Amino acid sequence: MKVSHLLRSIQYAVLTVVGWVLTPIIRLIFSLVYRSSSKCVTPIEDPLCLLPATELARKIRTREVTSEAVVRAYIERARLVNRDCNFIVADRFQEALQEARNVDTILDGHVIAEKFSEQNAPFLGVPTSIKEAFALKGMPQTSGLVMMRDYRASEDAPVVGRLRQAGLIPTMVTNVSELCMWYESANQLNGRSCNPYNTSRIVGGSSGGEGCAIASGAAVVGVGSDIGGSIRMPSFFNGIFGHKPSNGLVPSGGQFPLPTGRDMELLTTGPMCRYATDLLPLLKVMSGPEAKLAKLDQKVDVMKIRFFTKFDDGGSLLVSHVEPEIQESQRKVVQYLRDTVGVHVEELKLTKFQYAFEMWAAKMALSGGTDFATYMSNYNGRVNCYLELLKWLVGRSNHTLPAIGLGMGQGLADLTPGTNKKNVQILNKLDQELREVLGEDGVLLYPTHPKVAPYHNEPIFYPFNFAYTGLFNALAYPVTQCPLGLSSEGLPVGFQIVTTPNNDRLPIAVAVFLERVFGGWVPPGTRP
Ligand SMILES: *[C@@H]1O[C@H](CO)[C@@H](O)[C@H](O)[C@H]1NC(C)=O
Ligand SMILES: *[C@@H]1O[C@H](CO)[C@@H](O)[C@H](O)[C@H]1NC(C)=O
Ligand SMILES: CC(=O)N[C@H]1CO[C@H](CO)[C@@H](O)[C@@H]1O
Repeated sequence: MKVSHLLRSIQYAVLTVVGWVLTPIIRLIFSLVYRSSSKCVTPIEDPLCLLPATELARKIRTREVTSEAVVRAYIERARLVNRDCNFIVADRFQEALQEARNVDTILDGHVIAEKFSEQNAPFLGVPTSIKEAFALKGMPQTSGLVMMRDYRASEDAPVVGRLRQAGLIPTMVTNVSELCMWYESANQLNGRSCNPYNTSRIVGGSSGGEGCAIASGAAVVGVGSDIGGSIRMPSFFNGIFGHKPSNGLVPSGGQFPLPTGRDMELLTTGPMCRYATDLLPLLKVMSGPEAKLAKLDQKVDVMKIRFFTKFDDGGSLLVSHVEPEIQESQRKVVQYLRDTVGVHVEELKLTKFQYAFEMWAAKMALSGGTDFATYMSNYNGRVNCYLELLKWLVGRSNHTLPAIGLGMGQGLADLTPGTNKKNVQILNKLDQELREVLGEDGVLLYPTHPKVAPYHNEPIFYPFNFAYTGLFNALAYPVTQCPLGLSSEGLPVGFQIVTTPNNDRLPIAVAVFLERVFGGWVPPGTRP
């Protein structure tokens, strides 16, 4: 035990020094490559694109504005921004406008049927975008797999059905990483999406198209899914709110790929949005009857929450250090909570966070799900990833490098079941410790990601940085990603607000509180 600790410390020290030397070089090379191809999207002009979804719903219901006008405003914005950011895989603008006109007819009528009441359709007439991995009737559902090019969904995924029942009108499906298993949304079928704050940067993944659409004003709300950070990373890189719910609240069915075996325990589906005030109403709609499991209707007093903070993972191997500006934004919040609000914020001393990546990988490996190379072939045997790598090197592969790497790497993980068992034990121990500390009324403030949005292709050099989010999939804890303004380079920063299962209402209440104080989402085009 002692020897392995010592070895790990030496490994960590060596990797840290290597990181110090290599990171600035990598940065410099990428900044030269993208020197002439970076821009920020044009500022949002239409005031309808600067309102929360709940506010739009209220205005539509009281007939202050028509649903058609709202949907049209978002469509125009989406068309404009997509030229720079390429986040739309396919749109249904004409159908959406027709559906909006139908809503207007209903609301102009004398009697409004029960199913369109405020209670049953709280978002009647409000547009939404949908992550392309979810089935939306008649729309592509490829997850960036070239082989799926011609596939169209024949019915709505359960969560999409709930959103539509609540009155939301889907306008488009948005881009993801290949098979939703990488934190950069680029693939051989639908191309690469670009960050609205700086198009030389990634939007994150896998729900990257959603993050980009919402942050750029092309959508007001959306739906994502998260097995290692796929809601929270794109929400962080694009400076919006995203919530990874407790397991069992929101149905994850109807998405491709759909994990099998106990991998499902790591996957959750949840809302992404620009305004924290939309999170809870959206989560209620998505949870349907399950909302009561998490007592989503119970009021939260932020002053009674016990706060904990941790500014980095304490030394994960292969994971980057949290950049100073990201830590600084978190320290500012902690200071504000302590000095101005007057609540106690304790710095968490638990050390097992440093095994975050190993714990996540072990949990995935031992869950007995379908292997990645099988997904890559859409269940037609397995893709030979070594052969694909050769094809990729000569520019002939239908797959992305990260997918090929993951397909090869998974084979290696299966060779170490003993280590995996040990890492799952560490995870279970951490789970116990955290439940003791946080109880039913505590939240942990923790970085979402160690770096602000990297350049395109740069994540290949930091493949394990998703460990900051992945840890909470392994633990199955609910988490809200909360934006905290822009860095000196004009890129979003933020952090995660973490709590124990079925206490989703706590981090959401904290996010609403912090949005009022720190401003939440900052429209792209605003310099710090
Ligand atoms: C995008 O980032 C690059 C590198 O940091 C910077 O030189 C450029 O000015 C940025 N562009 C915008 C529009 O902020
Ligand atoms: C890529 O996919 C297309 C469409 O499925 C197929 O025709 C082509 O042969 C594939 N290319 C390679 C190199 O596998
Ligand atoms: C720029 C780019 O690659 N856009 C693509 C986005 O995805 C659609 C649907 O696959 C393609 O038609 C576009 O060419």
